[in-house]
Amino acid sequence: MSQGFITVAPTGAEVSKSDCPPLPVTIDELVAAATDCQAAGASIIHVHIRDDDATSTLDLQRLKDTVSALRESCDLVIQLSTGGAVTDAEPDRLAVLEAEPDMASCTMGSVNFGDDVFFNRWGFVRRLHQAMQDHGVVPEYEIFDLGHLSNLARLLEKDGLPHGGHVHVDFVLGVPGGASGDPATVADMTDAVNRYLPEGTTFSATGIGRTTMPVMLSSVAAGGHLRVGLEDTTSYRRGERAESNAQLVRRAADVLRIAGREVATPADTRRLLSIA
Ligand code: KMH
Ligand code: ZN
Repeated sequence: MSQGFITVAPTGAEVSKSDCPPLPVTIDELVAAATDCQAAGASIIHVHIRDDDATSTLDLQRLKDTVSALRESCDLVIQLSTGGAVTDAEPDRLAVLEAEPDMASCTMGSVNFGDDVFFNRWGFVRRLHQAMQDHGVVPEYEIFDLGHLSNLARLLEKDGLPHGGHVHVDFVLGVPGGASGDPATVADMTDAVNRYLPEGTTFSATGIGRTTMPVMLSSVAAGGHLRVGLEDTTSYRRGERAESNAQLVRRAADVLRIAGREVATPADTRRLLSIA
């Protein structure tokens, strides 16, 4: 039975605590969410942090405190966001790696992001990839559009494989400005992975907002892994707010099991992604 792992993205940079009270914004709330999500079947946590006012921040000391609090309380693979918020500066995004996570996100190109633009110019993408190699941090390449996969192929050709040698990509679909969150797009993306990227490349997928379920079902059917969490959707189903991140993880684990897949543990996931 093939294993499927679940990443939880519990907080993000965009959703406000007032709009979504279960959003974990303090370190204590994040630790509680992490332990609940691990019990529900998650094996990676994609972390954005907030300041005392619950505003998105890349404050390095707080990132370090967050990494150590998570390490002490759970076995989840810790993946820090280097994407931050659309307003974050490149030096601050690079400095995230100094908090020494297991993994970090590495977005493969710029994309419109609602009314904003999420800037990831080529020179910065290369710098981030090289810095991850230097720090021994395993990247998760974030793919918001089809061309981002071609950028990744070009990056690997120019600058070599990531730390650990395994390539893992995450399709973030349904962002207004990026690729659609539907089964046909998941199929196009998986075709492109097979065409352009090294053999053995793994993928996960998440669909923003109402695209959550079509993307989840398509990814599982195509042999992919899953990402869920309040960063990506604050609803459980149409007209019903999500109660917690763990509720979203439980549903993803159920979907994997229904499809005949085994839910990977954090240790399994470390092996699958060559994380030491
Ligand atoms: N908040 C978005 C602008 C990442 O975490 O690397 C970027 C993002 C991707 O969420
Ligand atoms: Zn993120």
